[in-house]
Amino acid sequence: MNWLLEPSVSTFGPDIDRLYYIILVITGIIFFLTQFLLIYFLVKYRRREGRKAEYIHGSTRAEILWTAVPFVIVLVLALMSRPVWDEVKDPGLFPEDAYEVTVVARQFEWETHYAGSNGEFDAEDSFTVLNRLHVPVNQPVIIHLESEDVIHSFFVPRFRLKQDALPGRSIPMWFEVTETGEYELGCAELCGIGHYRMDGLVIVHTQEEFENWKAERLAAAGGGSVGSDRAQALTGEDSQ
Ligand SMILES: [Cu+2]
Repeated sequence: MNWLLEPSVSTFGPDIDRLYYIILVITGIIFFLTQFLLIYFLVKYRRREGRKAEYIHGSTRAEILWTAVPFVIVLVLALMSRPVWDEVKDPGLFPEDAYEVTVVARQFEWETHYAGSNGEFDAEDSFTVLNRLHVPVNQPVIIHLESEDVIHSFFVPRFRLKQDALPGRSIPMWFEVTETGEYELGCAELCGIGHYRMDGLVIVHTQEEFENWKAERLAAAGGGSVGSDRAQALTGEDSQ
């Protein structure tokens, strides 16, 4: 069992990890401190023969302190995380040369939509893939995330990327992967009885591999063999 996060492979991953570990250290210190004090006071003020319970009002100074200190900590964390949040979530700051894909979530699968060779999603040779998201390495990818039924959540832990998919909305998100490979995609929102089945793979190719894969799929879609993706994805096979 791995106690730490698996290494991140996206460009903004290290920024998110840094915040994560800062918060982990702060909450860790507070956890051990409070548990230590709890046990210490339990022992120190335990019932003893001849010692009577006593009514105390409390301490205004302690109350102000335990309100002000967390307030400052949370405020500093908010200010520190703001630039990272903007980088990851603000569509106005998304990279410009991104490859765009649409991902539709539904009970209980992910459907990836690729544009046809003319760049349109409703083109003759546009195609879909089930539970697989193929993308190129070292290039920003923008995903337009939709849902057909309930709230799902697109989560790729190795990218440090998580985004809810809401019915009726198309939510843009982006990432840029720095290492080729296959990365787990999960649904992070309990979305029904088959929630556990919404595990997919993000397959990150070299630029060349990706172009070849896409060209093959475009040709297949244009040639009228649409629908084979579904059978393929359902049997868990994938011809990359
Ligand atoms: Cu789901």
